[in-house]
Amino acid sequence: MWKGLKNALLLSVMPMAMATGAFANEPALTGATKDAAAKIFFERCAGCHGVLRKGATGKNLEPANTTKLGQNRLEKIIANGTEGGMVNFDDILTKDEIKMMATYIQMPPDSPPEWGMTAMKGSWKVVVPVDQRPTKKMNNVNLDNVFSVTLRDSGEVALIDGDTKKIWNIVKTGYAVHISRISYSGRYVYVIGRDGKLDLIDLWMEKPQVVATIKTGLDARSVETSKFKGYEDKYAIAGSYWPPQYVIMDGLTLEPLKIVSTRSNTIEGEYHPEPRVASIVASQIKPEFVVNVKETGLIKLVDYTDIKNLKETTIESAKFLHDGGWDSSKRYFLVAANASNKVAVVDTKEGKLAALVDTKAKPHPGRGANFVHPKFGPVWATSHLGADVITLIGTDPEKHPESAWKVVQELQNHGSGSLFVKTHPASHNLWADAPLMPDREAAESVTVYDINNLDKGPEVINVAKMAGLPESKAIKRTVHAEYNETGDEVWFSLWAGKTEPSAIVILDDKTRKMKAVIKDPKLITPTGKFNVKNTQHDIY
Ligand code: DHE
Repeated sequence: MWKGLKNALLLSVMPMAMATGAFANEPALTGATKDAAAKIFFERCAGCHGVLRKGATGKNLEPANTTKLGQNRLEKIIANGTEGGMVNFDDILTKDEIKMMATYIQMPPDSPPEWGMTAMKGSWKVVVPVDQRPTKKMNNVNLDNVFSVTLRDSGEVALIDGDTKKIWNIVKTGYAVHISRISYSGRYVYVIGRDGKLDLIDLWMEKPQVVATIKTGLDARSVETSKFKGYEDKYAIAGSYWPPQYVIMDGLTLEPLKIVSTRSNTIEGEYHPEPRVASIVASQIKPEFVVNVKETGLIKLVDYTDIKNLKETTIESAKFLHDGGWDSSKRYFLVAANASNKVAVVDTKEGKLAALVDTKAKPHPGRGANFVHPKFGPVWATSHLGADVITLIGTDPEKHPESAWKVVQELQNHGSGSLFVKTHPASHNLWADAPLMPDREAAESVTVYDINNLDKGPEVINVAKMAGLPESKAIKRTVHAEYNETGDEVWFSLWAGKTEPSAIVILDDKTRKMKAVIKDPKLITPTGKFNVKNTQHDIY
């Protein structure tokens, strides 16, 4: 496919230089070149700007805006990035590709095809039927301490035994695989790729393998599984960016049962054709999924007790919802409306918005971090893509009403460009990364605070240096802290280039010193890590 793209580019040098549409000066690409540009846009740009280019985390790129900037300015922006957070593509795309993309985004956007029940059923495969799966655990691995690690650019997950620190198995999954979630029994891992491919892995097998697979959409980011008592492992749900919809599936076979479109009007009342499904979490106190719709700013509480007569409670919050997590009581869900610089708080017991909290620029919590603040009681933390702070929000309206749903403190992070924070109930440490900092030292480091002594200030640790990897051109971005089952080790990924050595560094949480490093040529671009027990029980 990429070879085809290169050929298409060579053939298209002439037409591109002479590009004319129906009117002189109207930018145009045709045939294979246009297809190649559409493919790059879908894979590299749509995540932030939207397939229809209406903008979300990234700017609106409809022709009315892009033609004003013009070919030269657009080429510069794509090559060098912007201070507003757009990354530089000059080390990802060739000069010809950058030229082509600058032209492509001045043309009207194409709408990709839909993906309904017939297409979904056609892609669905039960590899090992339920009655042929093991009836008991067939291995000696401590499943509570297994980590499912995203190998982003190889489209795989590495299942790592947290006790021995050995790779147990590497399982082929979807394109640019994104996240893993664990069934409430702790037996199954659900892995979603950006191409919408969902794989179900059975941890009871001697070597865990995919037992069912389905393509849930053409572009996806989220998956979750039912957690309410009596519904453990019963349903899975996947959210799509394209088509904008979610699908509820049988939890053990992935048979698609119900597809629900999220196209609707925004909180301001305007129709939006592409409201993408961002994070999804499952309530433990009600038979509900919480589905966050990015572009409309609507949060759906989806009651899964009667799939045929599905009930949705629609909560108005703020636009461009992205990622979020539960507070420690598991009653409140806090989600970043990142391009609005807000965190929305949903009271899932009452089925209402509890608060909209203003924060510094672009909060990006992952699932956030919960701990008891010595002064303000229970708090939930997020770091930011657009500010070098870690924001603490009070989460206990009963015993600490004066702090609830307020920013009670902002801690200094060592950079903006942060994606994830993490702690554990057994730990006194709060960790924050900053992998999207352009500066190598900052991107390779993490900040850590003692939560019992926040006034002491942070320690900044260069995790990448500890690993002893060979020098590389690519920054070894230190990303995504995850605790082990007992909460005494914290794991970080070193996310380097696809052809450069990466690693996972494990720190002793008490001493903050390196305890182990996992290096293996098969660990290609490791990013997210999902410990079975912590993910299963929403411990963060
Ligand atoms: Fe993610 C979570 C979307 C880029 C690593 N990411 C999420 C979630 C969403 C999302 C909606 C919440 C899922 C949930 O909880 O159900 N991510 C997007 C994007 O749209 C974006 C910005 C651009 C894109 O084109 O995909 C994007 N994400 C990335 C990356 O480049 C990261 C850093 C590396 C990678 O592996 O792709 C990345 N995203 C993650 C991780 C989580 C995540 C590790 C889960 C965090 C957790 O602890 O739960």
